[in-house]
Amino acid sequence: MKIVNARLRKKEGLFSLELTAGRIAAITAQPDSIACAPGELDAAGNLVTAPFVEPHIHLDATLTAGEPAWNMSGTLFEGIERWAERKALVTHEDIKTRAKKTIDMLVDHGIQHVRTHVDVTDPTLAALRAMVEVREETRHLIDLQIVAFPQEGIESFAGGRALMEEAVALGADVVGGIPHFENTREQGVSSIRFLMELAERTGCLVDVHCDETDDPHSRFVEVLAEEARVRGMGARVTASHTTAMGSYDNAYCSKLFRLLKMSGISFVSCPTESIHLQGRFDTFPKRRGVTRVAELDRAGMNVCLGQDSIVDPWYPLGNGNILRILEAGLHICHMLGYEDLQRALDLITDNSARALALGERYGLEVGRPANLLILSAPSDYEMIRSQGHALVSIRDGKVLMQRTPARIERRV
Ligand code: 17E
Ligand code: FE2
Repeated sequence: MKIVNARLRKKEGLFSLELTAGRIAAITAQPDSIACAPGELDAAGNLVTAPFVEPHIHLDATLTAGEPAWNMSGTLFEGIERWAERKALVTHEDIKTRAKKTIDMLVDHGIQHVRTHVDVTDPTLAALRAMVEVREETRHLIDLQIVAFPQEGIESFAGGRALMEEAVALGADVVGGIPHFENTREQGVSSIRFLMELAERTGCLVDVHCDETDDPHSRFVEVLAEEARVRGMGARVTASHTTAMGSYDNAYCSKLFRLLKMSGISFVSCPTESIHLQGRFDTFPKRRGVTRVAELDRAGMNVCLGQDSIVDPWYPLGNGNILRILEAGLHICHMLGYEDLQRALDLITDNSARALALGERYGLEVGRPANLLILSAPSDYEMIRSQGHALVSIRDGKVLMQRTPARIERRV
């Protein structure tokens, strides 16, 4: 297959891409725009990019909002309570059906790489067992990483450590955590030591729900970063949410940033989720409850954006469109400056791929897998401004999804 008249991010001019045997065989500069031959795809001067990445979602909980009860306070903590009620009702098929429906929504928006957190604070590990099957059964659509996520704690939940070990033995790719939700600060710290040791011993990646609160005293990201630094594991470790960083004072943050940078860990922010769940204990002025996305980025650290939820006890909306999260995130994080807009798609492509440690399985380079998107606009800036879409998603050299944009007819 050949794609002509493609614009590539951070490059001048037009290009043709040749895809052979599921790989990118050639990327050739075109002196001018050319006619598209039968069987070829015409990017028409719009961007061709690597697929979008969803670095943080909970596929076990999606599409359960209101079952059996709605989260009325809008807090993270009521979300965890409501989910515990729904979790008691999950079955193998229920998890698989909802996860697959949600994966279809992600695929329809150009996502081909997904990291899902799966709640393992369940003595039966029903959700995890189901998700391991989903990972196999959806390989033609996405690459799925499964995080063993202890929603109700590692130290605070009966048998929490053993469940984490068992989840990894059953096939989890990534070790998770939730130190800010453990009963005591000490348990938060020991949970991080435990999960880092487990990841190091088993070769798993790490992605911790870390400091997802407005409490400025929640300072577990320093523990996670230091563990990663000492073990030399920074490239394999992600801190998700870190919303408390939006409430740290600048004196602490300036010291913290030095450690974060030395550690080499990545960050995921879920701006729509956090603007909804955080700030709930404030009156006015009211905090944004989002981590320091622009500041981490400007300090040279790796930060990306995720959806977190689609219609679950924590967040009632969502449709799989990560570009919606990007647009909201750029607003919420004060990132509508010219420079930020020039490279906005980094936050849902290259940066996320780095957080997921995708390495050479990702990216528009000759020899890499023929996974790519044709977008509806010629630049990052114009994708955001026009609220553009992925028009074609190609996986393994074959068209996986094609979107026909809405047609508007003017009568006057
Ligand atoms: N669980 C959690 O602890 N935090 C979240 N944002 C979600 C689930 C969605
Ligand atoms: Fe999450």
